[in-house]
Amino acid sequence: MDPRRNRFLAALKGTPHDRPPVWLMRQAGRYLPGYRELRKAHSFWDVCHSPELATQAALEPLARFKLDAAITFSDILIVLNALGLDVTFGPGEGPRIGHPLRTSSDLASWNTRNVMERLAFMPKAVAHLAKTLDGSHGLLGFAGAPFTLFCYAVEGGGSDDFRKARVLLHQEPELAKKALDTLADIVLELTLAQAEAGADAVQLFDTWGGLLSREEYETFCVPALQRIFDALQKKGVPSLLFARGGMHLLPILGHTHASGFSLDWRMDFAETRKLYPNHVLQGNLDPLFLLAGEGVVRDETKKLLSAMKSFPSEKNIVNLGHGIVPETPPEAVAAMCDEVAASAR
Ligand code: 1CP
Repeated sequence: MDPRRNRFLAALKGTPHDRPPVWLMRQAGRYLPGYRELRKAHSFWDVCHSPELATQAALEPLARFKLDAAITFSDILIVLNALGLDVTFGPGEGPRIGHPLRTSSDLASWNTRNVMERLAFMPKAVAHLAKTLDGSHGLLGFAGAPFTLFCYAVEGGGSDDFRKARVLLHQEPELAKKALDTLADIVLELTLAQAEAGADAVQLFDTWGGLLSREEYETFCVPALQRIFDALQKKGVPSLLFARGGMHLLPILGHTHASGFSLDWRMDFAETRKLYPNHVLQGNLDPLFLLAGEGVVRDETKKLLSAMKSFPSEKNIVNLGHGIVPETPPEAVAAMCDEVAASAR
């Protein structure tokens, strides 16, 4: 097997390998010239819906940098679109949701019938990428965690604090739980379909999970996540949970039954390792280090690699603590990947 995919699979299993594998959240995106060219000719949704274009976007970072895994090009908001919430992206802005969730009649209008048919393009993108890679790299599928999808569905777009969504949890807990369960059903089917299409692992993005208290996370998020991760585990699919801003959630993240966690840049890698000696841990350089000059990138990458060695574990994956930002110079990404590659024993 190609050493890159082998390293990725070994880190997921915890079997010996030469160095931690590396991939980066949002490794395909606007910081890359090829992606910007692609987006001049095609809308964001067109790229997501075409397995060929999605594969083209996903391959660009692999051709440029020493990465060990690819992530399928798509978006977490495809689920809301498939439910009929009408998600659009204005030029240079965040998403807008045409039919936000506020009442039980909004929820009743969600088009759940045959929803997987409207999402089939995503597992198809996974399958096309898997076939093109032909085992050269590890391959990740992904989806939004139910709560993060709920945040966008209720708020109607991006936000810093998702007030409407957090109020609704408490004002209409039954409605909220029903919505979260519906989202969890779809996320489970979607991630299973991605694994069947060739994804080696799936990551759930709970980008807004850290807005909740530990008690809220336990009540509203853990049951649905547990259901998803248990089902994935039963099928032998490794899973990663990224709970951004979830420093206070670390003690209970294990309750979700994910096989690993992708750490936010504010989490301490070595401390988290002590808490979770047997989980896969991924992370967690601050993506803004990539804007601070090559010296900083190399030093911080070395520091992360040595924090990973502070505990004897084969279950480490190098990544960022959140996605690459559009202003990132590609040379900084190259320096980070080169530094990881140079650490091979
Ligand atoms: O070309 C463009 O203008 C679109 C920009 C863009 C890209 C490149 C969006 C819109 N999504 C993506 C791809 C994407 N999104 C990937 C696959 C590629 C990769 O990682 O290489 C993934 C995994 C996501 C996941 C995603 N989308 C998350 C979770 C991770 C995170 O960044 O926190 C979230 C919250 C979204 C929603 C979303 N989609 C796009 C934007 C700009 C946003 C953020 C909206 C906001 O809250 O303001």
